[in-house]
Amino acid sequence: MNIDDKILHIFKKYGDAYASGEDISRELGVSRTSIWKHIETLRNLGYEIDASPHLGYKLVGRPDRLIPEELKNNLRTKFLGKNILSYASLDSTNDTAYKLAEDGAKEGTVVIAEKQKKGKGRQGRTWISPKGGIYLSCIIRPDIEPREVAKITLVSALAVCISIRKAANVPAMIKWPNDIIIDGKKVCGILTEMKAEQDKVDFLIVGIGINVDNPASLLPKGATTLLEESDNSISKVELAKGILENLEHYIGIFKKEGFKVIRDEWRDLSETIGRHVKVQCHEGKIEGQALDVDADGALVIRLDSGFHKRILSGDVLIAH
Ligand code: BT5
Repeated sequence: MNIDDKILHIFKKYGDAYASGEDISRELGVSRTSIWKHIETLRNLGYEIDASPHLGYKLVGRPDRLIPEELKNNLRTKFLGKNILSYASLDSTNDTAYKLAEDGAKEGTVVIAEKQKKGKGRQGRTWISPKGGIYLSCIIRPDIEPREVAKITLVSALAVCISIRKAANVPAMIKWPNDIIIDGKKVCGILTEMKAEQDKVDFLIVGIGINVDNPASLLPKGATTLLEESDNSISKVELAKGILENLEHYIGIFKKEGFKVIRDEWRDLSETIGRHVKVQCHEGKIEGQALDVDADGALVIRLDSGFHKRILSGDVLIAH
């Protein structure tokens, strides 16, 4: 814990009471002038701190900012988010996380930004990332083979979908493989990247982008934001924490028991299964009825000819 975290910890302990400068300074073993400087730093981060000449300091408001001080506050995870790097702006949180992972960053390290200048989608596409969204990437080091990585995207989509539903009280659904949609409109995309040798994954970067209260006018056609879809006022910090907690939970199950046990929950939140779909994949355009995802995470489609086809990656268009 750094001094700022320690001061916030003291405020928590004091609750509604004031903590005197003298008490804080004694508890942390630093001068009162230094405490005053740290209080100013916290205020600049958006913390509202009341100062009374006779009583001391009291925390009266916390910012809804994606900063480690807030994200780590009551975060119920064992490893995910124990190390958080947050930025006001980055080119791409996935790129930063990838470099950190190459340099040996621990599993569970999270990179988060309030906006991205070169947000990435799949296959060289762009993820539009203005301020107001959540852009986060997690470093995962699972003991799996590269062919299993597609399932991590599905597991992550389930974790994110559940978190969005809870935070915003919206009927979010998963569109295979990596989209979360509300009423047919895309509110979130997931980009999983990896570094691997032939039969072993070195690390994975799970990158998640969510439109929260970013201006809808900047987004492409077919996109939406939680602000537009939800009647709740949404705390980005609580949503991001929910994602880290659910992600750790479901990735934990996946590592221990595989995708099989998660598949039923995934199906329940799938917008794709049972629908007539068009899929753009490396073999071209395929059309038919989406029947299921199999144990490998592949989408099983019944073509009009009656023939069943498995697709491991592609873009789905759902016919309405
Ligand atoms: C995705 O790709 O949906 C993956 C998006 C992953 C973004 C996160 S943000 C944190 C991390 N760091 C990164 O650099 N990336 C990850 P794909 O399925 O290829 O969809 C891309 C398409 O979604 C684009 O071509 C647009 O049509 C659409 N799109 C772009 N920005 C959008 C937005 N903000 N909201 C909804 N749709 C968007």
